Amino acid sequence: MEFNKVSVIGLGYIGLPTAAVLASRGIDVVGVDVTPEAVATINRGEVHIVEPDLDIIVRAVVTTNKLRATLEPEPADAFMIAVPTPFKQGHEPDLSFIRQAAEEIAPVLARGNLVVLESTSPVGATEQLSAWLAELRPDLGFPMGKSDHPDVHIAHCPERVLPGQVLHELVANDRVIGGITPVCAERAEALYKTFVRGECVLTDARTAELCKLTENAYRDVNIAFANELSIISDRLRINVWELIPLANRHPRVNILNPGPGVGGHCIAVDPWFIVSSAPEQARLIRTAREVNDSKPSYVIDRVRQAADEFKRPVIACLGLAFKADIDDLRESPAVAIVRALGEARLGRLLVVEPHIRELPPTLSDLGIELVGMEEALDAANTLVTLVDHKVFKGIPVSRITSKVVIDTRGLW
Ligand code: SAJ
Repeated sequence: MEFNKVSVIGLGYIGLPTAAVLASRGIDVVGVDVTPEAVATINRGEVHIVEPDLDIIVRAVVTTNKLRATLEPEPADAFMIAVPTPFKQGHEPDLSFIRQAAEEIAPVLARGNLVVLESTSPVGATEQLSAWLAELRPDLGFPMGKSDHPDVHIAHCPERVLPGQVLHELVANDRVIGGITPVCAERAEALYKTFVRGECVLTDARTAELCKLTENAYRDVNIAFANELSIISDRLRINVWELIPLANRHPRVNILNPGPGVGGHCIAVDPWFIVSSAPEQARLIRTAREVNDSKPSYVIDRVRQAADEFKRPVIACLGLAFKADIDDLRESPAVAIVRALGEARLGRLLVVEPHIRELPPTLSDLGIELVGMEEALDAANTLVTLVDHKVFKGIPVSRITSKVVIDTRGLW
């Protein structure tokens, strides 16, 4: 086999599942992470992130010694970089984690290696990675868009998995593989074919970078359309949850769902990478981001108005996660809304989130109570649905009829 040993840099939501799946195909995988707790947890055969079935596969590959985690990179045939690419002030992409990964792997790189950047990245990041590696290892030849015979091949293969379905989508989804040169793409394809059942489609690195950003910007624009429509509908006293399915009966219309805002670390971030590289041209993409980012304050205003109707408002918020049926609260519009409501001290504020045991630090010290669903339904006169978790969908309409309901997810 061309790839006997693969190193995955960054053992987070993408890196750990990728490492585990590769290891399950019989490849020796070394996962590298900067967090000692994560490394120790994985080496015990346990996981530090929540994703269905990830615990089972990690336990299996650690037990059979196919996956090992470490703090220090070591030589391998291929390196896959799956580190975060957040944005800085002014929504500019922050490539410091990629730079750090380059510094970590540079000393152990050898002739014949393949380096794949999986992190969602602005256009030009893969070439930048190649330039950084070339600077750090002047003894090796890197592909700079010229030579087809570099010592080290470099490609971009953006991850596209949906949180909650990662293990299925890692294998089933098609992959877009962009090489700095065509040979780089072909070598990366050989690596991905060891575990991907979907099609591997080859292109250049810059197109692959923009392709990933395009996918998430497309979804963001569509959600912004739905969010704007929900505000227009409120103004015109039309039920948006009736309206959208009606419009979607048209064979060429497929509007997504409005919500309290767009959360997570992908859809709310990646479109900015397009805006920052083409600020004059990316007008729709920027506006979509602004529409979605402003949706939480619209919801907060509606709750304030509703609470004003009561002498003693008791507000129950259903859900804190950034989307349904996961426990991930990072970048969640629901958390931002609950925090603002807590700071406004409108009355008693109850929160129901079946996937957590205690409130996150950002919500402590505001007098917010984390309670069970029945307790919240008994006590509240104002109900705000922020996440469409399955358990909430079972709440009968008879339980909410006497309350003022602000249903941002269309549960009823
Ligand atoms: N949302 C809505 N209305 C909708 C759909 C989503 O308000 O109709 C909200 C969700 O509640 C959530 C946010 O959007 O707050 C994002 O959720 P999501 O399910 O659309 O996407 P993510 O962030 O979990 O994962 C996305 C996926 N991208 C696409 O579907 C194009 C995933 O495939 C990517 O791999 C992932 O981003 C990523 O890592 O980039």
